[in-house]
Amino acid sequence: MLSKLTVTQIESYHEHGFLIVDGFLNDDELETWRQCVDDAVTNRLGESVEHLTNQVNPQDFYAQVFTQCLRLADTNGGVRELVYDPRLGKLTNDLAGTEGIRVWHDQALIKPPHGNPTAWHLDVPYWSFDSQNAISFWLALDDATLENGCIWYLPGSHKTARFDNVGIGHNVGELFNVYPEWREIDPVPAPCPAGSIVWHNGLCAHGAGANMTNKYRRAMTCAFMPDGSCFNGKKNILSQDLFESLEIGDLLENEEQNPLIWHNSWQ
Ligand SMILES: O=C(O)CCC(=O)C(=O)O
Ligand SMILES: [Fe+2]
Repeated sequence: MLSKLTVTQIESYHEHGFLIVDGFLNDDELETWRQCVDDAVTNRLGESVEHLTNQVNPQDFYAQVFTQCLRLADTNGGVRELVYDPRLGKLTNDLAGTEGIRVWHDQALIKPPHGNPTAWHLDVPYWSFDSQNAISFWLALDDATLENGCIWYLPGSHKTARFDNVGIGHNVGELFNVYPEWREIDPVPAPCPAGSIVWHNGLCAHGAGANMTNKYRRAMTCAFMPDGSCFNGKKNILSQDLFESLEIGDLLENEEQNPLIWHNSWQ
């Protein structure tokens, strides 16, 4: 695993809202990630459908965007070790420029053969905290290509994004009705070989193309919130109990729900 980011990479992340690092994992590490994630997803899919966010009706449009398995680290020790690796946490925190980062959620995103495109969207407006410094990594478990639905970004959009939500719908370009000024920004694709990592700011607009191939496009991702973030009243993935126990403005610091993965005081 790559252990350091250059100043140029960090500057580019802040300027554009995303950063692609090819060949982040070596071949052995990639094999471990693939096996762990495949295992965790297979187990999850074997469970009842209530545990899946979007597979209730496999014929639904969204079920064909990707198989989305949330918080696999909660139920799979192998995934937990990989995704919560403090070395990866430190790199992610360095990139975000935060004091510390807590997990919001991990998720496997597996675009099926001939899968639907992922509509343009922002991540943070779905979540239970507002922050301009939330960050996610997206680790390619297969080569991500223009043909199979690699991510696309609107560079710089994180600088003018707001926290109001635009639900992810069928129409790829729905987001541009809310941000008409972003129609002027040229989208940039982020194709990368398996084992590469892409980080993005949770307010940088992104989407992904259709998978026109007959193979899966697997990715393992994790979203992080800056340590010190506060509850904004949205439920998102919080359990009903936790949701009801929180007041708007409360610090989100439950170690089980939002484990601290890296803090600068640790080095
Ligand atoms: O993998 C995709 O198609 C979309 C990824 C995404 O939206 C994310 O990682 O936040
Ligand atoms: Fe996203």
